[in-house]
Amino acid sequence: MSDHLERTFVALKPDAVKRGIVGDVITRLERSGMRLAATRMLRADDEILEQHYSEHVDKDFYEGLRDFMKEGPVIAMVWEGVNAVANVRKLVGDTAPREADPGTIRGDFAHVSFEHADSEGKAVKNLIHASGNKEEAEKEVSIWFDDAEIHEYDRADEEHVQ
Ligand code: FUP
Repeated sequence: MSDHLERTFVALKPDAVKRGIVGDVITRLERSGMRLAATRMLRADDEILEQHYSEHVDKDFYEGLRDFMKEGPVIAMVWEGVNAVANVRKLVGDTAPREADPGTIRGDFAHVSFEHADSEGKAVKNLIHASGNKEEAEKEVSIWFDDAEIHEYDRADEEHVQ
């Protein structure tokens, strides 16, 4: 892979699955020209969530975040593309849906603020996780997937999108 070609980890959270917007969200990633390299639907358990959110495990909001992530199945994915980490974050939008720009996944499909969620004692249901940087992406891909589950293939439109 060239230096610009990256892998990033994406998870559709239980709210996205339960709201039936999985297809809409995946379509947005697909139409950007990035390549879906791996996917699996699963119920996240405490162990995988502690690894995934290792930097948040000791924070006050962790318990609520963990319980939210266990409310239903998640869809874990690996996406590949040119500067995929930053590009997926751009499509996803700000962590807080209230701040996320229109046109982004969180901006279009959610609107809640951290303040409101905190005041209600609820987790911020922000639909999707995407790795924050390359190091995080490598770590997260290896937590959620074995190498054998990550597929190499060419998209039919590869020459036009890369
Ligand atoms: P992101 O990089 O967008 O996944 O966001 P963070 O790593 O900052 O946070 C991870 C998850 O924890 C987010 F989906 C939202 C949640 N969170 C809270 O619920 N409360 C907080 O104060 C901070 C984050």
